[in-house]
Amino acid sequence: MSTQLPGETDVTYTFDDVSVVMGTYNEEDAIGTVLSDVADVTDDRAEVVCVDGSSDRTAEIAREHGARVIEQEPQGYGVAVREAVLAADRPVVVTTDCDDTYPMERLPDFLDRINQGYDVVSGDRLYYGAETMPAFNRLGNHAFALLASLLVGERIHDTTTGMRAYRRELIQQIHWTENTGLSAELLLRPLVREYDVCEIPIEYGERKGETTLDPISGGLAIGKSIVKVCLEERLR
Ligand SMILES: Nc1nc2c(ncn2[C@@H]2O[C@H](COP(=O)(O)OP(=O)(O)O)[C@@H](O)[C@H]2O)c(=O)[nH]1
Ligand SMILES: [Mg+2]
Repeated sequence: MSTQLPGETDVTYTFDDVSVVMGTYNEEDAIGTVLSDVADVTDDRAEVVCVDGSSDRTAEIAREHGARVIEQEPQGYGVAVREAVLAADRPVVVTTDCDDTYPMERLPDFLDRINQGYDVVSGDRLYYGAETMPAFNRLGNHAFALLASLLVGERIHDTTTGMRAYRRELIQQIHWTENTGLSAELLLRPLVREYDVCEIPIEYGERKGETTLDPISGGLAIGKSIVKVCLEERLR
């Protein structure tokens, strides 16, 4: 992964150019906090898109906070997040989970890196230890990062993080295929295609509400996606 800054770009984006997008599945305990944080940090200027499959009050709370809500039958993380990133209208697209684990106060740092010329800015949760993450998941995430690093040939520290910023052009240029493994795919395809990608360390908080991901079946799916996506990209 590049440590040098890519070339200066001619446009400087502000939060008026940012869409913050997420899949939401029964997140009524967390969504109010997440969307208030986004509004506070961006001065209410970012567009928010929620692709929602909830049977609780999540969608209602999202609309009360001014988010655009796209309803979708629950079909897994990646189906929702793919719809969300493709629905974003603005040139910079930020993904997050709707569980209050990701630090919205770091949005300015993600935007700064995009303005420095990066195409993808990925939040590395493992850098500070991710003590709030279940130990099994933490171990799995370290293993995925090692596996992906070997397959890509560059050191990646966190392949499965949910908080990233992307240039929308890149999102639209690549065909996305994975579901549970979408987060890894969104990092690995751009990396192998030599887009400018960087990681920044982020804090990772305690989850509000229940996780939707089964660690064993989800972990297997992510491992498979990493191998498949890396092979496809290297054989392109
Ligand atoms: N719309 C929709 N959102 C989902 C689905 N599965 C997960 N999500 C959302 O995707 C995000 C990531 O899921 P999460 O349970 O936090 O996974 P974890 O971070 O691995 O524990 C959360 O905001 C979930 O609400 C789904 O089937 N449909
Ligand atoms: Mg989560």
